Amino acid sequence: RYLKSQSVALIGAGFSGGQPKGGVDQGPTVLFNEGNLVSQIKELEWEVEVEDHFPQMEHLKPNHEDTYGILKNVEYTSKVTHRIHDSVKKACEDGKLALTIGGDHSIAIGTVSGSLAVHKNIGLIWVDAHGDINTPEVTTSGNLHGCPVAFVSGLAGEVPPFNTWLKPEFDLSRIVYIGLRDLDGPEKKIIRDNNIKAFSMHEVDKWGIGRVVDAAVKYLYETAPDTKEHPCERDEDGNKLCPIHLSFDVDGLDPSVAPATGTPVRGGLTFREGHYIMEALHQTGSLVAVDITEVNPELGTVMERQTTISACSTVDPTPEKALQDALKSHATGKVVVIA
Ligand code: 4U7
Ligand code: MN
Ligand code: MN
Ligand code: MN
Repeated sequence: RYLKSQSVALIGAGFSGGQPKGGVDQGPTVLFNEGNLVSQIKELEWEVEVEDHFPQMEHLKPNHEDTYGILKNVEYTSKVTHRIHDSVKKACEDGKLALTIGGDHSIAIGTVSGSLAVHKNIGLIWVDAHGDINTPEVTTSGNLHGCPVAFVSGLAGEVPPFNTWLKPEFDLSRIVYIGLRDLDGPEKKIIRDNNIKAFSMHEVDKWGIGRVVDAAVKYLYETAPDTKEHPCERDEDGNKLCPIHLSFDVDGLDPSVAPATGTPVRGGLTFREGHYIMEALHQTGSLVAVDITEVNPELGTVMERQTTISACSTVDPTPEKALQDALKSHATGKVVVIA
């Protein structure tokens, strides 16, 4: 519907400057190589074009003190996210699926602003244990991976040097959270005050992942702005539709499924719930951008790293794969390990 062809722009965003732990910069390398992501996607008859930003990242690091108040690595993160923004925007303009592999979640400053630049009425589904909506005033860590939603929506205000390129035009009524279970106090207030749609783990327990994903998509479709300038697509019955961007932080999954990540929180989504989200969103036909973030192959044991990679390889943009594997696992009664 929104894509021009079965074509993926696979964007490597191995960036770790949004938080203090090394290793998350290796996420794309490990998923591309050990996880065989490229050939997996090709096998599904999608074209893949890889653009890996990692080689150019290090030289974007400024050699002076790089803080803004409590915020760390602002200039570095601004430069990197601007590049990622340009790549995602280009992919969306070309009608390709923009699949960005992080890197820490600060990269979503670039991915969300990039897809929004092309798709004005886009809806955002944010799968995460965390809200990532801290402002410069309320963050206690100063780590930008806890702030991307505040940056793209303008809640963060004018933060140099982001304000040289970032248009903070994302409307907070266009995000839905799934999987929340570790919000900072001020984030709870921000979510309440802005009436942001959120399905925490409590709602996943209560309603089941099927109803939660249905409700999330329905909310984004029904509230999509429909203007003369940017009219909504409609389904056969005349109901509004909109393009969807999924930003999937692997810590949304339970640490037993994805242990190799920097800020794990117990009580998360199961392997099947993660798959289900991908399958159901794929079936909408409205996905235009997907981010997979916070895979840190250096954390945890070798087994834990393998477990995390295999969880991610199935959380790929072409969920026929996940679907096939799910069917296979039902047929054989085995748990599938794909990596
Ligand atoms: B992630 C935290 F304080 N909220 O701001 C912060 F708990 O992208 C964690 O979701 C942020 O992994 C986690 O530093 C960011 C903290
Ligand atoms: Mn630009
Ligand atoms: Mn996150
Ligand atoms: Mn998180």
